[in-house]
Amino acid sequence: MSLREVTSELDGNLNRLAEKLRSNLRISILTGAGISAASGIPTFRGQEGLWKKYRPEDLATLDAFDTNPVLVWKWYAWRRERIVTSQPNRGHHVLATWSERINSFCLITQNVDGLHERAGTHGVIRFHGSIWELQCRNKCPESPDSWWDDTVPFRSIPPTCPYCHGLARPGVTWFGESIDHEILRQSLSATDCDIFFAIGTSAIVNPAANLIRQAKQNGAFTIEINVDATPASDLVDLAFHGPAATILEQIEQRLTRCP
Ligand code: BV8
Repeated sequence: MSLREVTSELDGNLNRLAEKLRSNLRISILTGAGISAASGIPTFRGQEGLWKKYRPEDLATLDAFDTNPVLVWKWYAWRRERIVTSQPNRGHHVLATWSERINSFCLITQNVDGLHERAGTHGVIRFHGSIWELQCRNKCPESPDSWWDDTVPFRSIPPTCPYCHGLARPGVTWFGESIDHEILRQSLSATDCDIFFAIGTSAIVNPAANLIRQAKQNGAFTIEINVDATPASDLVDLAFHGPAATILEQIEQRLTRCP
């Protein structure tokens, strides 16, 4: 296909999608680390990925934490410092604008960085929790399920539970841990929609990636926005391969273009 044909096909797809988005439809969105890449936050499995030096099993499991809480906390403390000096990018802001404009809008993120909330999206479903929340490792009776702590840098590592003075852990869901039941229920409910976007995710981690399939089975028009092909690319109705911030901006331009 010539460059002109590729450009024309992309333009046509963007216009058709913008037309769909103008209708009063139910929109659900699943984001992954790729939406934060433009903010300078490394993804998990990319070239500069967070997993570059360690395997996920070395850092994002309860066993890894219990074996070496200092190593795991140093990784999270490093990520917190990267995030706190980063800003939401155009992709986060376009989605925040949609969350205000679209009546039925739901955003589920696998990211723990909090950038969707900082861009102004309310009611974000944090599928894997938040790097800004801590939990008591021993679930002591005095402590809540989790508490907010955005101290950067920590006074000491590992941080402790303020209630029992035992070990604190990051308020995130690790491999081998079940997704919070209410979070999972809300997310599955959000797959009952008219249009479902998967943006910046490698579609490898389940049950998050299964949400795309679930939306498709529920009859949603499914769209992927990603720089690379993923296991979901052949499943979705429309795949845009490019940076999320660019593609979202192009869609938004068509949505706000004077008719
Ligand atoms: C569970 C913690 C039950 C916080 C993370 C089938 C069903 C159910 C479970 C499983 C299953 N098969 C296997 C499992 C087990 C496991 C799993 O999925 N393993 C994988 C590796 C095969 N799942 C679990 O353990 C889950 N729990 O199912 O409970 C259970 C209980 C006991 C035993 C078994 C099951 C819990 C998973 C949660 C793990 N925690 N994070 C943190 O530290 O962040 S997951 C981790 O990966 C991140 O949180 C991230 O959200 C997630 C997914 O990664 P992505 O966000 O997609 O990021 P990635 O780097 O991979 O990809 C980025 C993409 O963006 C790329 O495609 C890239 O091309 C693209 N990109 C880059 N730049 C851009 C871009 N796109 C657009 N624009 C750009 N600019």
